Amino acid sequence: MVKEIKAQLAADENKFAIVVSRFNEFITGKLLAGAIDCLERHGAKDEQITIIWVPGAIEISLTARKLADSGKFDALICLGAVIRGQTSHYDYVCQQVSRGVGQVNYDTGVPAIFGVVTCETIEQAVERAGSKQGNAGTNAALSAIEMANLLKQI
Ligand code: INI
Repeated sequence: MVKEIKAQLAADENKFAIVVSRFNEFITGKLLAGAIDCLERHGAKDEQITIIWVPGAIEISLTARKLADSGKFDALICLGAVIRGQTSHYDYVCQQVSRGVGQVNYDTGVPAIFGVVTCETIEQAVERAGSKQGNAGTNAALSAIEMANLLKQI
């Protein structure tokens, strides 16, 4: 018989850390609210959730790495908003944060979910922070719950 593994979406037995950047806080605050709401609606209590604010998206990876190394968390939710400006800075920030968060997963075995919106315009970011395109923070939290439960079954 084929063995199939599907994780439950119950959040009542895991510890979550949310790393959220202050840069573009008018967007990241909405992502954070979406993530907390999602965790709570899936059964997480306040004491299971730790929120860590960092200056910008670039600082997310190092912080996530330290949290993963602490062994205190079953999943990390990384939230940020990178919005293109008039220079190439955006590209460097996107590159660093996407690579860095990915690396945390592979190096530590702790799922670090990429909930960073990378947008060409402010409108695109707003659409992903609780309007037309949903809430990237909510989606990230849902993935965190699934991955925390899934990895325990493998
Ligand atoms: N940080 C962001 O989170 N989003 C951005 O859009 C952004 N842009 O475009 O500059 C940004 N820059 C700051 C960066 O993440 C670091 O905090 C800063 O470079 C200090 O290391």
